[in-house]
Amino acid sequence: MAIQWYPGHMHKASKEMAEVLPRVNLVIEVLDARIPYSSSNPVIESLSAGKPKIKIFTKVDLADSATTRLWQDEFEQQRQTKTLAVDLKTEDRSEQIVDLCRKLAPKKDGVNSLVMVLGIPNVGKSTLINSLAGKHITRTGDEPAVTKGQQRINLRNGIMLLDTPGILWPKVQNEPSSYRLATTGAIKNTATTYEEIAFFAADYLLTHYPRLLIQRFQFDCLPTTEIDFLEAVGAQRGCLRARGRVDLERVSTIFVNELRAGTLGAVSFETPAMIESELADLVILQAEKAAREQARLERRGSRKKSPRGY
Ligand SMILES: Nc1nc2c(ncn2[C@@H]2O[C@H](COP(=O)(O)OP(=O)(O)OP(=O)(O)O)[C@@H](O)[C@H]2O)c(=O)[nH]1
Ligand SMILES: [Mg+2]
Repeated sequence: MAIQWYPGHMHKASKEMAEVLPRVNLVIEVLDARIPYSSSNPVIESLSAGKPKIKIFTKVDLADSATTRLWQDEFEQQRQTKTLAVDLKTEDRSEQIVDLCRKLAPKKDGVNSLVMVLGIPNVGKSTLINSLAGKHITRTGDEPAVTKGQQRINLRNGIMLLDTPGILWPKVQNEPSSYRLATTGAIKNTATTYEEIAFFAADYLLTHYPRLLIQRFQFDCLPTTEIDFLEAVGAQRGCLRARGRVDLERVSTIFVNELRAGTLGAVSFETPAMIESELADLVILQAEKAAREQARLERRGSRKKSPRGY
């Protein structure tokens, strides 16, 4: 089952965003370089349709660079869209971003261009804004939902920035995407469990990044299943309960936090080919579900028509 997190404050923030968007000249959508598809909010996409857009992939230091390039090529094919991949923790690319903003949305009749910074929770929107402003103006933090309301920041160079709270959408349709959002830290820990995320991440890494696991945990022989892997790491790290049983919750927390911090190495959680195949599966699943629902309605309709006792 997909992990969902859509609290009331996000619904409110989406409504406020929709109210301001008609006055916005340019949208900066901040995406997580590790999950560029899964961090693309379909609500933002539809509300900001027709506006020039810069898609900034943050946390490139944590992502696989070859995969990031593939995603940039894919996204650059969208209309009126430029992409930029940055490590906001160590790089200052503010000049380049400001130039791009000026090019795509020049100041008109002495009026500042309004640039709205949008994206999922914890992706780096406020960090980006602080970098563009050259000072710590808006609060950042390594957890989702740090920014609670819209905030205007005048860069005094013809650009007015709007920081916004991170928003997800009411239902993440593609189940693996919901796990990727939880793995990278966009979904509050209370909406899921570390164990659930650790099982997903271990399964993915065993298949796609076995060498990173061998390097980090010094395995002579890599465990083949996620439970064997977590038990082996738990034993290594002394996460034990009575009678030597591994404390899965403790080892899962350690593993997920190390993965999020990049301690295991640079990892991308999706490629364009993976997403293409998942979306094809999703279309089939949704068609099957619609057919089941149709059959149910028809059964109900025919029961109502037939007289009692038949
Ligand atoms: N490694 C790495 N960390 C980053 C990068 N950009 C931002 N961060 C970290 O990501 C965390 C979230 O950053 P914020 O700027 O608060 O994210 P936000 O999108 O404003 O989050 P909300 O306001 O909660 O929606 C912070 O701990 C940042 O230091 C990056 O490029 N690389
Ligand atoms: Mg913020």
